[in-house]
Amino acid sequence: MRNILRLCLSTVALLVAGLFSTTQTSNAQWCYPSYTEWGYACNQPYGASWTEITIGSVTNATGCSGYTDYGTSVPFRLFAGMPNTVTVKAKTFGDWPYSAEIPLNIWIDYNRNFNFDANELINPPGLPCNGTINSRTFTISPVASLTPGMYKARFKAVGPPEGNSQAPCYSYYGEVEDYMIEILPPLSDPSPIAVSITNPGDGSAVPSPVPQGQYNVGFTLANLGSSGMTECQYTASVTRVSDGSNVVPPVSATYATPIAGGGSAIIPLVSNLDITNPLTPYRIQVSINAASVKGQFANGDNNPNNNTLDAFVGPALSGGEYWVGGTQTPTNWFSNPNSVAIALTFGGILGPETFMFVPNSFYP
Ligand SMILES: [Ca+2]
Ligand SMILES: [Ca+2]
Ligand SMILES: [Ca+2]
Repeated sequence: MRNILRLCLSTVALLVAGLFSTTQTSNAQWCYPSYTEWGYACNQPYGASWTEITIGSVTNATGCSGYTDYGTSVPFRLFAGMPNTVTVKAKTFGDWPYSAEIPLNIWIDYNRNFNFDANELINPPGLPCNGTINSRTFTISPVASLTPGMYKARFKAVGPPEGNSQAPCYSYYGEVEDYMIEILPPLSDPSPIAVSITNPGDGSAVPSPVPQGQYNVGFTLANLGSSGMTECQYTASVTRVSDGSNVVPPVSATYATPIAGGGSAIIPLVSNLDITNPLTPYRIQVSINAASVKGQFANGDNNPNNNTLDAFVGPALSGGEYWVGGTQTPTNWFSNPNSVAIALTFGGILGPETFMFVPNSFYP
């Protein structure tokens, strides 16, 4: 009697423990893809199966099980903010002429609410139901703002008799494979965002418009991405606008000091550049080789379209009166309107200007 009572008590304890564990996990699990025709998916001509899934450089080749949760055992990774190449292979187990295709439906639980929501569906074109393995390549592009981390993904090869079903929690003659995919932050994104002008003495930045003076000139290399950049190659030149001649020999170099996401560095190109003559402005051109970019998680440039800088620098005119034409004045004089245009185009002004044309200089 005592043994029976003890057994009953332990059973109750187990039941209570079971209830708790069920309660704890029921709201924190993705739905099971229930089968209406269990066991037929993998051996009937209308049964559809994934045979291989490749994301980036990682491939998972599989047989047919109906449903398998691979969890984190397959190290699939996607980068946010860019298209990631995915290739899947699937087949039917015979030539099934009554359906056009095996629909391919993939969900990633981007908002981590344990539901495969309709707006999380990726459905590339389907594959033939001809009894052979067919392949489909497409891209998955997680939004750039996605928090990096692990995300649940469901790959459903829809059994052809199910039609073009987009039901993640149901499977009819098809196969479902679940994965935990690591989504990484966007690749680094080097960009030469601006000319850098600094005082040779203390290295302090000189804002534009630039007063007449001698300055160190280079460019600001920014990493506009959210992951670190470890290396990139660039070419740069500083030339005179007047004749295109080089101020210093063009540079082709590798920058290998890491720049954190959102960070920047100044790369010097020429020291003590004489920026005093309004008619001698300079042109600074920089180009980053997108293929050379190396990053914290992977190589590549998140945005190869912001890799060039083509800018000019010249001395700004101080405010005041300027004479144009006629006999040269000791200061503030330009021989003709074209020179004024050059000065204003490349150097700008530091204050209100008045240009006075010497009478009869240009319109005799
Ligand atoms: Ca499979
Ligand atoms: Ca979701
Ligand atoms: Ca870039």
